[in-house]
Amino acid sequence: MLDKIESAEKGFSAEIAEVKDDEALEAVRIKYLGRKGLFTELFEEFKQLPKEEKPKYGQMLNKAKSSAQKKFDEVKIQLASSESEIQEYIDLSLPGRKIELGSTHILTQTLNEIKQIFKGLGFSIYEGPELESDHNNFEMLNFPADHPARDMQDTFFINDKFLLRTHTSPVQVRLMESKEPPLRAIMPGKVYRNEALSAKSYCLFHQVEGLYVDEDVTFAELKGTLVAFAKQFFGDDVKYRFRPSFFPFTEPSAEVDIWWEQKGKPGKWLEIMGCGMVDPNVFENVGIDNEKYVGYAFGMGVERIAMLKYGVGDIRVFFDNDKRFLQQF
Ligand code: 2U9
Repeated sequence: MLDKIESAEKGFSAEIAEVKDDEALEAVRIKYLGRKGLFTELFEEFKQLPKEEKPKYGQMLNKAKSSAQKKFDEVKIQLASSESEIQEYIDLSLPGRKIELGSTHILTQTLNEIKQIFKGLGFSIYEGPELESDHNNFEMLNFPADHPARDMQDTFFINDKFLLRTHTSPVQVRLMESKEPPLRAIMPGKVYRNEALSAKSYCLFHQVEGLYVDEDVTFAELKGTLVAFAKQFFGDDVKYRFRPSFFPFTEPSAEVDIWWEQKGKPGKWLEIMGCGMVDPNVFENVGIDNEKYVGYAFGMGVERIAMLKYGVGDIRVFFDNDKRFLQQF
């Protein structure tokens, strides 16, 4: 019995000295102190001893087991405290994590700049729904029934009555139907065209259209307003021209070009927007007296002028969300 107790004590001391983690500690506990452990077995054997030997071995066995239990408790505490030390250790010499700040998308920046300029010229801002009726998007704007812009290739039709607006002009229709002149407002927003995707055209883009309706609005005022815009947006020395054009909703109509020169390339005229005097038919459609009122309207593609201003060669990059592009602005 003596040998067995001593060997259990030695085995326990040797094994607990090697313990490095909770798992090893638990294995030692099960082997020596568990319900079927070595010390429990020795107590079972002890029960079989003759009566006169019991006091001696009983004392030895109790002492061996309680000192093993004490050692076990000490090691358990040690392991727990070294673990929490590891968890709480903060390396103050580590460099901080880089916080990446988002920024305003270049299209939003361009839209904001355009809005600011027109606000300064006395225009308020109106917005309307992107899902529109064929009535507001085409009929009210003097588009003949067989006009190519109504073709399935250009328009995303929802059904035979509704579509995704192809321009922001229906917002002007809504404004004129709901308010009496004088009206002076711009209409920024998304428009949709069912066209083949390319560097120059995308299924979605942004427009800013403008409208001024009053009793004595002239084409000269339209020119003055758009020149003021072009100078503020592209710079005071911008070279521009007005060229006759055609739109179903304006008569007469014109396009505005600016002279564009890039280093090492020959200069050229580039169209930046369209404009004209609101067609009297449109006034009639929305219930505005076309004997009393006249008006001018204009429209520009936001991507197009942002591409010009910032030298972007492909419209699709505005929608790709590639950080390498976005971070440049
Ligand atoms: C109403 C009356 C008149 C809006 C106008 C243009 C000329 C124009 C294009 C520019 C490039 C569209 O984004 S683009 O493809 N727009 O040239 N827009 S006049 O005239 C209106 C609008 C509404 C009731």
